[in-house]
Amino acid sequence: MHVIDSHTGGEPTRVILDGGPDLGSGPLAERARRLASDHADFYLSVMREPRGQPAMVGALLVPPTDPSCATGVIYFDAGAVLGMCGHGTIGLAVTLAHLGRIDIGTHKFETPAGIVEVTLSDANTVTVRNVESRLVQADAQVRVERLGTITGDIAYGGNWFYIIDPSPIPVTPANIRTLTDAGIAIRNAANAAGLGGEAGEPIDHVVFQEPPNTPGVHSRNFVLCPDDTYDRSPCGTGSSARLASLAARGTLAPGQEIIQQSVIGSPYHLSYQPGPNGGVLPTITGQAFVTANTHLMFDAADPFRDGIAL
Ligand code: PYC
Repeated sequence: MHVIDSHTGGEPTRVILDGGPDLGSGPLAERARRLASDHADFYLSVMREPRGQPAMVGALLVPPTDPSCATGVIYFDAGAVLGMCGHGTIGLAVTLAHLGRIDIGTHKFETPAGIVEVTLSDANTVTVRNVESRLVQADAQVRVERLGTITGDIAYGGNWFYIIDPSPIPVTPANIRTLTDAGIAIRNAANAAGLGGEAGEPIDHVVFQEPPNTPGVHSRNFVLCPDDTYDRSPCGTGSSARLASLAARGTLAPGQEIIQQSVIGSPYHLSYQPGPNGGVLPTITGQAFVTANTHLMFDAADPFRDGIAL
């Protein structure tokens, strides 16, 4: 299986160029459902240790249904198949440029959440115009054992987010374990309480926001992903959901650019324009770097062929 690995602000992406399962030729959302229900062994074997690594997101290339798109792509981590992935889209654009498959300029990728537009400005810098993002419920409360009552915004940015601002725990690298445990408890409590999307979609990511400690930066976040690891980047879909929340609250004007940092300090430049359905059209700019161009091996005699499952 030929893969190219990259990282976007420290968050790894593995682009799978061949060897994926046959998912048919239907809409990408249907192909993503098929990947989740029928081929978990495939994506887990690529994402889990020892072949994969914590926080890695896979990007399986598939033919697009829309011929104007450079590729179709389905993203996943070791916990779930994703609707969209912002850092993965930046990594994918840099990877396709590395392979000589796209040039500097603007291209479209088809994802299960919809078509996104990417502009590759140089070998490493990419701007993503994400799918329309929206605030679903402001100030949704949930009781969480040991943490008390937590208040957060439910918002969509290609995945489903519960955004807590301000964070009850300082967003610092020293607190990554504490933030992870709190995020898992909050996600579980929110889903048990029935919080989520309009059609009952569960919360798949939890975001803690706090003011920056660097001049010129708007805010710093910690994002818990479905595989229970934290996003090393500021999370493209999470930043999109956050823009929708800021726009709905009237605290960020259309076109105003802000810098959002991740818990490890990697930045995205963010802005939005009003969307056609009452949400926002987010713009996310970040950088990715290729780290490996390699072939994965699957030995039938390997007791951990399908990855370590604890
Ligand atoms: O950048 O959208 C993102 C993302 C989702 C999960 C990990 N990164």
